Amino acid sequence: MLQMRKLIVVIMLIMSSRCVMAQATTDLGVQVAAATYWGDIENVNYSKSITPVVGILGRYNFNKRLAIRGQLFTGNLKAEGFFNNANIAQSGGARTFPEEYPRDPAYNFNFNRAFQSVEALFEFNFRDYKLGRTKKDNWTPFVSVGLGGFFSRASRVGSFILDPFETAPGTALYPPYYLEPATFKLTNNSDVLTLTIPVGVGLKFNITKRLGGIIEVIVRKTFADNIDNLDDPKRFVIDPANPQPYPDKVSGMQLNNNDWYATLAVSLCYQLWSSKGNCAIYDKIKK
Ligand SMILES: [Ca+2]
Ligand SMILES: [Ca+2]
Repeated sequence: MLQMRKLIVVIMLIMSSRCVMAQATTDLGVQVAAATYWGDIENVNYSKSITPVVGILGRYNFNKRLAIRGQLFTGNLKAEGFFNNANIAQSGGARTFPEEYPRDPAYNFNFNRAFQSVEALFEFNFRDYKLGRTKKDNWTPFVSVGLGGFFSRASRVGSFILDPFETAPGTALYPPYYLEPATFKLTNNSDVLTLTIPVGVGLKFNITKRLGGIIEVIVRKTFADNIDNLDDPKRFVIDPANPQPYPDKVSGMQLNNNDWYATLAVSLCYQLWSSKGNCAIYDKIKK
């Protein structure tokens, strides 16, 4: 009799574990977002510094509380503002040789670059949530955290930093400051490749049995300082009365020195797969 009971318990445990697995679901989604940036540009005009991002995502829901999401997206980042006490020129004019540029005395600084990113995020739901239900467990706030990769090809547009010395005293024309003398790259001419740490908060909700929505804000710490083409830019600040050559970049590992960006995203998710196993036993055990 005892043996029999043991056997029943074992069978129920096996079935319940299968039921837990059977609760897994998979969703596929599309995303549109607005992005913005924080970095070394001062007095950023945010009305001109919001950019569009589009993406796709796939989500595997382990259960009603935990999910893992992969997403791939592309978009732009740009900003307009000021960068004081530096010799700045604006791109756009014809390049002449020898290259000489007038300094922008208004210290206007802008950048604009396209980027691609891939991210993996863990999601934790504060309530029980399942896409595929319209009456119960049909909405939840959630938080997410993960790891991403960010790539942006050099834009070659926007502002760039000039050498502190005029080509000839009194001409108000400056040679461009080159990041790398060997490659003759302007400060707005370097790629960005960096890891990111995305941290998000949002709301998931179901629209129909198969469709769900997500609204979320994700803030991303990056490990690059040249997203805004201002890489460790304190070194470019000059005293016009006593100009000195720019010092070398200090260190790429200064923790609080790097650029950040964030998105406000709206996603539409479609439930691709759900194993709606018969989980009556699981529900009984849970009770
Ligand atoms: Ca920067
Ligand atoms: Ca910085």
